[in-house]
Amino acid sequence: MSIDYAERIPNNVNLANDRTLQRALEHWQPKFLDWWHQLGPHDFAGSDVYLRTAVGVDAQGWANYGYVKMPDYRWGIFLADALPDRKIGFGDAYGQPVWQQVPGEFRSQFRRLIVTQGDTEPASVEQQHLLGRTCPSLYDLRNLFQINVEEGRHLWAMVYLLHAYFGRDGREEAEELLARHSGDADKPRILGTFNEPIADWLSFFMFSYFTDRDGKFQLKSLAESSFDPLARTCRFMLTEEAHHMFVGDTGIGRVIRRALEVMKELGTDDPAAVRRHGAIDLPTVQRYINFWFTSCLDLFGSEVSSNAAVTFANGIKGRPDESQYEDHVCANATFPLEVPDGRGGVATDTVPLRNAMNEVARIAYAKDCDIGVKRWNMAIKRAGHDFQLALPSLRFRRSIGAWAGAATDPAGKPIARAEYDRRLPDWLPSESDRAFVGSLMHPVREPGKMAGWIAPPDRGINNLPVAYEYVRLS
Ligand code: BYC
Repeated sequence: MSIDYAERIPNNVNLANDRTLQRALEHWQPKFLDWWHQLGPHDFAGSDVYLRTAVGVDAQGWANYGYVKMPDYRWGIFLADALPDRKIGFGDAYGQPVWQQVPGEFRSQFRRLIVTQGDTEPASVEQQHLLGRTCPSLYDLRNLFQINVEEGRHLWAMVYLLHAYFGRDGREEAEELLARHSGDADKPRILGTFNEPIADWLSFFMFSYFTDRDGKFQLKSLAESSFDPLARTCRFMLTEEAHHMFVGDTGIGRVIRRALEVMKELGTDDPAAVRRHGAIDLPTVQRYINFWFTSCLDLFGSEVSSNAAVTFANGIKGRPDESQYEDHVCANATFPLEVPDGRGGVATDTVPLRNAMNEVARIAYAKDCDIGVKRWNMAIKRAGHDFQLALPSLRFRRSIGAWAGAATDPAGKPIARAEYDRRLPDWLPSESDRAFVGSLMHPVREPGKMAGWIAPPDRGINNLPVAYEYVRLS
């Protein structure tokens, strides 16, 4: 079904045919807009931003581009087309037809997952609320806003599911999604990473690379769901997500490229010299990677999780790319898990595979994260430097799961608590690292100009030049 833009809420779910649902969502819409005005991108409500807007749900030509003032963005409800005769792809009901409604016995599990997913979307917009003030270029500013409006749309996607399939409970949850706020002492966002401040653009690029990639893997898992409207919603969200990770990947890559240019120019890899020249040294990039990657590892939940086992068994949440596995039922399969042995070492536990699904997803995620790191390292090597960036171990600095609170070095080697406490500040961004990166954050708002700490992108948006005026400031 094509997207109907004549409607007050653009949609391809035939909203006009369900007046009760339409009215409920139209009632929520002004609350969303109030929230956007208060906690969405600060200062830029009157600017024209060169944004893409979804116009269809096909892989080809699903979006068009043009200037939009963000508060006028057409947030809507878009589901990927239904796959004919789709069957349940995993769990106890493997091979049976998928569900068009939520089975009563699984209602609270579905609601919990949809609320958790929905909570992250406005959280990220809140985290990035002030970033526009310090954009390194108009190109980057536009990308930030593109991501923000699409996260707003992803919130709409989850709110639609809550309203359409969870009755009064769902409507209440939709209100709560606007009542919790990132970093709020009383009503924080649900998941840890989404309460971390994103005060500078290096953090933003790290977030887009690492946290949006968690989004990719969680959405892939939910796209496998037997509840077909959820699966279709997530399939379309994944189309949009790719750009967000691209922004993170190329953003970090450009920071590194600029550092390498400065190192070449100065003939030294001394971090202090690189900093004095206004670029971000590679050890600082590594410390930011350590922080954001480990924070995101926690987003997959515990290594051994009864929630994960139940949602897999019930066909609620599969593994990312479920079709790549041979066994989709996993009733008797086991998984070898490395856990702290309680004596400062590592032991291997054998656990039911269903309980280890979070770990399966986390490992796939870490592998995907490493692709960019390898590419950045190639650039560093090509420039003639020994320095190599690395992802820390899945055991390092964990707050959730088997390794929560364990003292290990970034390579995952258990170490004494005192050594951990002493060395941790060297492994994570220190106050002075953050202050230094913060000191570079001055807005650059002339088309085509870049801040001195970041190299220009290879190309512009939608085949336009890098120097295009991507945001017309009001
Ligand atoms: N922080 O059995 P456990 C995205 C809670 S990102 C705080 O270990 P489970 C995006 C957990 O909620 C993708 N709490 O784990 C990116 C549970 O609490 P309750 C977001 C945490 O349930 C960028 C308890 O610990 N989508 O889209 O198997 C920009 C025990 O849980 C954390 C999803 O997450 C944490 N890090 O798995 C914008 C998908 N980790 O319920 C957007 C939906 C765990 O007992 N969510 N807990 O009170 C899920 O699938 C699962 O809830 C989780 C946890 C994977 C998060």
